[in-house]
Amino acid sequence: MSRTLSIGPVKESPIGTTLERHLLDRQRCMAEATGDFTGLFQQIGLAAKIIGSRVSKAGLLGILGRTGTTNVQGEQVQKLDEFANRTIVSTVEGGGHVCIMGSEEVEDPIAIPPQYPKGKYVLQFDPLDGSGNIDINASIGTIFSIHHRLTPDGEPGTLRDLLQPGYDIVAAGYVIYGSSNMLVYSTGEQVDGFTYDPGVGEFFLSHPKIRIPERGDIYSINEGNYHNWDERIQKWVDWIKTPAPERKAYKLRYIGAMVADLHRTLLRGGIFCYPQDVKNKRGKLRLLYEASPMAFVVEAAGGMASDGTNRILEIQPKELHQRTPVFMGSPADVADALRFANA
Ligand code: FDP
Repeated sequence: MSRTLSIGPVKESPIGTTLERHLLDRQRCMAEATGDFTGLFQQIGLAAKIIGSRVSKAGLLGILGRTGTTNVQGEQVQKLDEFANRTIVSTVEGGGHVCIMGSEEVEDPIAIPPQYPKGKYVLQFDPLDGSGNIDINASIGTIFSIHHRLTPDGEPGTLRDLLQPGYDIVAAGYVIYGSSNMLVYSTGEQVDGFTYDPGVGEFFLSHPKIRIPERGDIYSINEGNYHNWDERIQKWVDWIKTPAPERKAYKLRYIGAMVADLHRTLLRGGIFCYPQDVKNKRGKLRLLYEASPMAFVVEAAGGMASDGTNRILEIQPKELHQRTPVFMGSPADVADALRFANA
């Protein structure tokens, strides 16, 4: 008598959870879901894979690029941040999920070409954050956020769709291109991290339900700006790095790429900040495609994100490339910084 082996449902998948499977599972839990969000997210995932692959070859392409204007495949050597921008735009624009986009690399709103349908979402992104790190093989990242459109369905989106506060974000996240590539995102209830397996070509769930520690022991700031800060920020930094009977001095870590510094802050705790200074009177980081999406993720992980006075997610944007000061991280550490900043 032959025995039939079951290949039916298993309690735990032996292959792990791919980003796509995770999105589909969540889509099925929402009765009103149309698949639009999942479709858009898959395109973002594809763009992340393409950018990640190019980032991992950047050093090689750069070296070969110096010998001429083309690489071994005969391709033009492009600036990586322009390449990243073009990759996101071209993977998303024809998908029919988005009505307008905003990018750090492009001065004006990015319209959807006339031949494509205009979708119900609005995408904003910083295609390659921390670009100063490209030449030295240090971590860089992509940041993105998704809003619902405000203008009527089916029509081209406008600047009004882009100028929305962070509390209305539908989903936000980032991709870090580091020792491994990771995509971390949230739709507000939890934060999940996926690590890219280059052998398979997929992001797999590796860090489910990330929670930021209540307090850390790291502060992350460009301390070279010390003499340009307000005295209250100087006092906070003096305090945090000075040992006291009840606490050790905090460690300083500053990669200089917001994604990388905040990724560490999310996993290890502590605080990342870029306050205003005499050179950057309104702060340096951009509200719509840097601060707001990261604030959304940090808050969803149980952290705090402030501009020194207001919750970042409550700032009503007035301009596409608006800047803001940033204090983000473990709630107890951000509260300490704000106590000093508002003294
Ligand atoms: P970059 O200019 O290299 O793209 O907003 C951009 C950003 O990097 C952030 O990623 C980073 O946190 C910050 O600027 C670094 O600024 P400083 O070099 O002034 O410290």
